[in-house]
Amino acid sequence: MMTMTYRNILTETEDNIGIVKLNRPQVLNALNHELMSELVQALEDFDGNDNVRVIILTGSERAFAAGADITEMSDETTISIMLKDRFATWDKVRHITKPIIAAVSGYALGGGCELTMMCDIIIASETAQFGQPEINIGVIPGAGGTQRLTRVIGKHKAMEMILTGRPITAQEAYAMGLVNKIVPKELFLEEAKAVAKDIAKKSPVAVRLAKEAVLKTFDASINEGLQFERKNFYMLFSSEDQKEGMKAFLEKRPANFTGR
Ligand code: CO8
Repeated sequence: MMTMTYRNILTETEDNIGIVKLNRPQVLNALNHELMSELVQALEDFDGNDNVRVIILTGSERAFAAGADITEMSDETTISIMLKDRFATWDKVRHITKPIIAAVSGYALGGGCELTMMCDIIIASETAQFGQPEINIGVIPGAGGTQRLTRVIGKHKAMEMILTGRPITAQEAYAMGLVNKIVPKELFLEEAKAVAKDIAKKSPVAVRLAKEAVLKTFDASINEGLQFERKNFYMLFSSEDQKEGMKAFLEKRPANFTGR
């Protein structure tokens, strides 16, 4: 694979897994526009790379990301920030078709917390903390936090986090269903890789349509969502992977999925 040189992120592949590491350590991976553009470029490259089946998004042990870059935003006005339309870049993360696993250690605050919620599965180190502290700097979450957090943890817990700005621990996040699993801090990336490897064994086409159908819950009514799921279910019966997967089960052998 062609390796791009980035200034704010590092990328690598391991087996069928594409790994993106946020890398602005001097500012706890604050998400400025250049970083977000590089992140989207890397995610889109992995999404289009047939050798990659699952993507892991991670930061350092100290910080996944401490939020959008406050230095970059502090002098904006309503019109200047609107015209820059930074969320157009953020929105592209939503359109990645392969599963994205967030491997989170340390701070996941503000836009950093929102970025984890744009991923599909969240593995947290025991040191992880999640928060929407925007209220402390006179604004509110802007990259989906009010919507996604509320859907995941419910209205009252989301209100508390968004109105007080108080971060929650990995344990609290686990109890609320925000994270899938907590592991010791040396192991958060390894655990994310283990989950990624498991998913990478499945039919890529089934994985893609499953992700698409699950995400439909966020932007459709239950009726629309059910219809959408059904359509994707039917569609998979024209894949070679469905034939192979069911045949392998009946023949009591592992399936060999090709993504066709
Ligand atoms: N933006 C810019 N710089 C940051 C940010 C940030 N979000 N977070 C930390 N830094 C910088 C600090 O300024 C400091 O720089 P320096 O060494 O030059 O002084 C360096 O990172 C290390 O940080 P601290 O010294 O503060 O480290 P501490 O361990 O004392 O504290 C905290 C860590 C608690 C994480 C603290 O840094 C903090 O509170 N950070 C800000 C958290 C925050 O408010 N995040 C929300 C930002 S707003 C947002 O995310 C809105 C999203 C909407 C999307 C917008 C798209 C355009």
